[in-house]
Amino acid sequence: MTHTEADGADAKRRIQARARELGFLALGVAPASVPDVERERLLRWLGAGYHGSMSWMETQKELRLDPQSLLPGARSILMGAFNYYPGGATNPGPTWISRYARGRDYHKTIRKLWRALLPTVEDALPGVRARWFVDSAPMLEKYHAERAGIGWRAKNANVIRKGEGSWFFLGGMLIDRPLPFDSPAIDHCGSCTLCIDACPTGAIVEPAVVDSNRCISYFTIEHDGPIPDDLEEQAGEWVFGCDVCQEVCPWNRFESESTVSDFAPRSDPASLTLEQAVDLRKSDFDRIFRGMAVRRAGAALFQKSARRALRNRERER
Ligand code: B12
Ligand code: SF4
Ligand code: SF4
Repeated sequence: MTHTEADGADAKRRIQARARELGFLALGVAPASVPDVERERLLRWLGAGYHGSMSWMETQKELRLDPQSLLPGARSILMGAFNYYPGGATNPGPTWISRYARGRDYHKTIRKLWRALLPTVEDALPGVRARWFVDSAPMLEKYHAERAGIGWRAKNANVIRKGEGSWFFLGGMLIDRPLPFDSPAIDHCGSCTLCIDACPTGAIVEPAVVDSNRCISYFTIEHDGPIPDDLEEQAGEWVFGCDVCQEVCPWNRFESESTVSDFAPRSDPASLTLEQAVDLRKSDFDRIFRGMAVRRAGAALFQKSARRALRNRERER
């Protein structure tokens, strides 16, 4: 090992140790580039129209394929995983809001964690230029996470960690320094197809490929246009997001409760019933979901989804 390689390995160890202290589930390092095979996959996905009305996926595609556009001179990406699992028996719900959205808005929390990690990165790599992201920038987070050894891109299109599951967010920090890269994670889905079979709307059109136009998560969070008739009923009682393809995954038997207090489910939404959700005044919606991801979707989409959820509940009776 040369002197510089040894320095890089030491810097990486110090950064990883600090990340663990701060509550990161994992931190790995990937090169700041996207290979042609991933480029083809993204273009194929867009070409098939699987992004639906998320036109920013199309307009920002070249940026998404080029980490240098976010940080010119970038050499490495520190990819982080952040466990948000709210627990099993102790999780107060409500069950119609997906688990990731029951605590504080993750963009705020993860931004805070990167900010807290930055002094260690700067100390380990003097003069470093860095830029962090969490959903906030056009980056192929799942690809970079797999490349950084965080977990594999599974058939349910989420990144899964062996023995830990997928109830975690991703985020990253681009830096203009080379650090020793991790080995890419290895696929452990095997012959299992539980998620594909369980998806209520048939949105997983091939392993690891989701057609957003059919995904409940998309039309309860991202898309405020009409839902195709056949999906109305299949969407069941989900009002914000959908967890089915993760709930059925055998690897998610292993995840332990998050230790990041900001991700803990909040009590106000937990006591909200579906009946109350339908009639919520805008001011009450804003108050109950203040600082949470749900508020970003807006009261109108939330209530539309709540009405559909209630119709489906009554149909079931
Ligand atoms: C757009 C988006 C969505 C869209 C589209 C979903 C999708 N699968 O892309 C919608 C609104 C539907 C969505 C839903 C959800 N999302 Co989302 N989403 C994103 C976002 C902003 C971009 C993802 C993206 O680039 N999609 C474009 C497609 C082309 O990318 P892809 O799935 O990686 O597609 C690849 C595969 O098709 C692959 N491919 C094609 N052929 C093959 C073959 C093989 C063998 C392999 C391995 C791959 C492969 O190549 C493509 C290009 O890389 C990311 C954040 C980010 N900046 O990355 C969060 C993100 C992926 N979402 C996240 C979450 C949590 C969710 C939900 C679980 C939320 C919920 N509970 O409702 C659901 C899960 C739905 C699902 N099963 O995927 C997390 C995932 C965390 C994790 N552990 O993996 C992310 C990373 C946000 C974050 N920062 O934490 N999401
Ligand atoms: S989030 Fe729900 S609708 Fe979307 S792919 Fe997973 S199971 Fe299907
Ligand atoms: S349910 Fe099975 S196929 Fe789907 S992601 Fe989990 S292990 Fe992979």
